[in-house]
Amino acid sequence: MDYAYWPNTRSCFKIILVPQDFSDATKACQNLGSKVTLASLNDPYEAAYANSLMLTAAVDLEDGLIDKEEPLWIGMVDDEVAGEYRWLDGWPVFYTKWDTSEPSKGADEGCVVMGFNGRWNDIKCSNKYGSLCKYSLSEWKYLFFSLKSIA
Ligand SMILES: [Ca+2]
Repeated sequence: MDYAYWPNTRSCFKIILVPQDFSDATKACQNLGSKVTLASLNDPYEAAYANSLMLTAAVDLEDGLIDKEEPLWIGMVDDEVAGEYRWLDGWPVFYTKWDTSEPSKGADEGCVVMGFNGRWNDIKCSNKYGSLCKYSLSEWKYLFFSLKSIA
């Protein structure tokens, strides 16, 4: 799969279908390029677009590496402040699309997947899934942090 471009957030997405734990999935995205990370999804349109890519990838891979019902890792993790999820790429958390009763914040859950229904679940980081990688050309993040530092 090539990169897919989403103009609204000036972001390129790529799905890696090889099942890996969260740490290896993070590295697999970084190996694509220095600014590529597991994806943040910053608004409902971007999240819906990413979900549509995921559905298409599964259709393309009928006998492939991920099961049709398997979720994909996205770049959200609870690793710095207990119980607080953050995006690996540094975007503030503007938007979430948790599944029903999620995030359950189980003792061994700290990494986040997007399911086939487009909804998110916090889950064991040692589970193995494909990865949704993203490279954003948007400068808004830097503007946001500049304004924050002035305030
Ligand atoms: Ca959960």
